[in-house]
Amino acid sequence: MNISDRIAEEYRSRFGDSSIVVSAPGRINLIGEHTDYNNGFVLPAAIHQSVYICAGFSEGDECTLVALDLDKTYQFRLGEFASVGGWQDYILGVLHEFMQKFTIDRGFSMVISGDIPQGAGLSSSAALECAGLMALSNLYQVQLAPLTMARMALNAERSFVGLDCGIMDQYASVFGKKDHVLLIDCMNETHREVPLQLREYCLLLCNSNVAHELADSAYNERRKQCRNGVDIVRREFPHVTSLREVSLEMLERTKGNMDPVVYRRCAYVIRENNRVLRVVDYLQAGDLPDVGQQMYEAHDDMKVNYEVTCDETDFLVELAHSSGKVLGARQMGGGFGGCTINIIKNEDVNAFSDLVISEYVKKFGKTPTFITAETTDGTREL
Ligand code: GAF
Repeated sequence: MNISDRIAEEYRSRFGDSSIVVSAPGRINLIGEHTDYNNGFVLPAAIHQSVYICAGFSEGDECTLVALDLDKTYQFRLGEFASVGGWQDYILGVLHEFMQKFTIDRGFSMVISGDIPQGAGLSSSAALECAGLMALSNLYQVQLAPLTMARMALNAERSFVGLDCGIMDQYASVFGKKDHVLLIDCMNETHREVPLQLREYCLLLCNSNVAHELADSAYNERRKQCRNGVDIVRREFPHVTSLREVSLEMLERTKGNMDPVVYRRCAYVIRENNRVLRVVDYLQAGDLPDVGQQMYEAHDDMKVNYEVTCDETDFLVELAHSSGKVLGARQMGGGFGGCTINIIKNEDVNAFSDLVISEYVKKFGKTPTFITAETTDGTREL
């Protein structure tokens, strides 16, 4: 039985007839890491792995959330809820956003499930937020423009969950388009759909199955370092408001006043923005080897200058490179673990996966897992 049928059946057995089922996808990111909160460019795509919610009205103002995969239930009353520090916060956060805009006085029940591996850098949390918002807007019959939905989901993540992230994940989950990557301009919050023609190649995700504890604090620290860099550049170039408006030449001119670590962080972000735009050109020219080359460079820069990779993902990328079978590979997402994304020929997937399993187990004593990423459309009612 597929997930949407399973949650609908579970809903019926617990609460009676349901009214809606929605889904919101996770995302991959071909290139453009840590550029979104610097007003830069990113190149994600929505993937088949998704969060699904079946929802309907309840009696009075009582609300029930059922997380099927966690075997957990949470109950609360409308107007009497706050962040609780767990999985519930993603739904409570979007409900809070929703209630800032719309008056609702009838409670609801939701049964939630999905197949996005957690901690893999595939944005399971953004997908949960977007699915929650889609369910609320359909249930209470209010129209939410896609960009409004992405922004509300982002606000929920920032205020309720407490991660000061950029808009990439929520935007990709809402706007995703099958067979395309999205070139998102995070400064103007606009995007262009770029066809993803992989021919005899595919996107293989190697999940390191590590998620390091320090990820959130290191993420917020990188944000601060980037802001600090912008403040210093502004002394000489007052029009600058973000790293998006800074060139490598401008950065060089202000280097003398900058902490060397801050300089390296900023230089990485500027180069990464340039790589995203180059990759779009290469994709349009059908030049996958050059796309791959940019991915290897991006990983290396992220490792050496942004310092958000880890031994496991470095190992996976080095193995991809030395195998001679992978056009490009890099760590995806916030950092310190999760998946690497690899461009590889369909016919080489099995041999490469076997090689990775045996070498990775030897080195780290744990088994990596694999997903062949299929792109899909964004958040929707089923
Ligand atoms: C995480 C964040 F949520 C995104 O906004 C983005 O910054 C990403 O890390 C790094 O590119 O997924």
